Amino acid sequence: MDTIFAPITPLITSSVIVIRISGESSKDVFQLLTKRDNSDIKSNVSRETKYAIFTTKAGIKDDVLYTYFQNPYSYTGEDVVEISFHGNPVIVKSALETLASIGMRPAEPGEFTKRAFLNGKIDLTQSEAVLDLIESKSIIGAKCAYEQLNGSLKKDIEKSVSKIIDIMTIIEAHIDFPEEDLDKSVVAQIKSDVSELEKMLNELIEIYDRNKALRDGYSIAIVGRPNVGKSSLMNYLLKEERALVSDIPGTTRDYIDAVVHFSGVPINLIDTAGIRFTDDDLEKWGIERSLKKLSEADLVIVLMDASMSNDKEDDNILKSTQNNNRIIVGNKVDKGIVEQSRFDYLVSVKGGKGIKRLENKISEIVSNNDSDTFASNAMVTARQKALYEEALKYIYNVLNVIDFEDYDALAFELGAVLNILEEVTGKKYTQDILNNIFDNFCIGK
Ligand SMILES: Nc1nc2c(ncn2[C@@H]2O[C@H](COP(=O)(O)OP(=O)(O)OP(=O)(O)O)[C@@H](O)[C@H]2O)c(=O)[nH]1
Ligand SMILES: [Mg+2]
Repeated sequence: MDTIFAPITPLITSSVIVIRISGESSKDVFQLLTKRDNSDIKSNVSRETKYAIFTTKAGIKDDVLYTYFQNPYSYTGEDVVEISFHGNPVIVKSALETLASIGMRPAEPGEFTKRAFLNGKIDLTQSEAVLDLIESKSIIGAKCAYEQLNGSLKKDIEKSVSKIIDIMTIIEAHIDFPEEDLDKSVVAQIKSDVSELEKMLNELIEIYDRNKALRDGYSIAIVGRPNVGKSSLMNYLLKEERALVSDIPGTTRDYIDAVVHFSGVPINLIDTAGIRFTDDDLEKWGIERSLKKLSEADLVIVLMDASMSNDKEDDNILKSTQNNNRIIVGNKVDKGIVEQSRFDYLVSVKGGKGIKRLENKISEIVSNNDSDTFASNAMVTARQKALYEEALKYIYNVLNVIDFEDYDALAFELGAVLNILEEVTGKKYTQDILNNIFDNFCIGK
């Protein structure tokens, strides 16, 4: 394989810029590195960091730190050299040109991680976890990604794979020597193993749906007719005076958003323009934009004035949010409560009454802290989810045919499940599968 290189930090003016080189001829870079006394750098132990002077073809010198990783003790499993330059893009670009001139080529996006996969350092679930670890927007998400990078999901899948192989061995032996029926206890064991796999895959699919917030972030829109206290609630939750508050209905003319964390999950909180019938074109426009935000939100807080009964506008908003994931909250309880049963939660933003309970509810919704299953550490990707769903179809077939003693059919269905699970870990892969995964990576990863 070619020897590849790329900056693994942004190529911008900064304190340090690091270049990674990976491949058989990584050590060729030593011809560009000398010690202080101009002597060559030669022998190296399996991992070490040293000081050197790097001279580019254009004659630029820089004092650098380089780390040598002898294969397989590196990220890619190949010989790797990482060099830290002073953070001047001019120096580093010249160094990159110099590397190209000695027979190395720039790495493609994700190519280092792809090589780690091809060299057996990590499987595909771990490769995907690399991306999740970099991109996850929450504390929990980062923790999950780390576990997965360490092989938590890989181990679960590999365990299932070896169980299926065991079952297939029994069944194929039986196909070859069909004189006797399979022992009842063996059939029962197969059923229980396959049911367990079914349960695990269903849980992983559920995790994919539940972890949406960890993966993509979560948005909550506060909606309601003018003057019910939407901007006041927004400010209270943000703990800052972000939105204008006044007793004039129609204060918020356009939606406002800001990020707030609940249980370590970042939430895009949106305060919308009070929704009402109006002839004011500008206000109409703001209401339209707010309605659009409402339709895109993961959760809607419908805010109403608890001290007054519903008016036509309240009813309209309740109707138009009935298919949303919503919480109905009555505000201004300090002024009284009319018909308490209309509300899921009652608060008074002025004074903060009841808000803790509302915040706890939001935390519960976005963090899914009820997930204590073995796989809760998994960051299930869309690719994996599709494969799990496909595998389940064959698993249901297995459970259907097992009692009919059609062992050829059973072997076929199990073989299909096996193939799919091996695609999850990447034991079996095609170039298309790899491209789909690694094309999403950035250069240098
Ligand atoms: N008594 C009482 N007044 C409140 C409470 N919460 C907000 N208010 C007042 O209600 C008025 C309207 O508050 P806003 O937060 O601007 O209401 P809004 O829903 O954003 O209104 P628009 O932007 O016009 O749609 C202000 O005078 C607030 O001080 C509360 O819990 N009790
Ligand atoms: Mg407002």
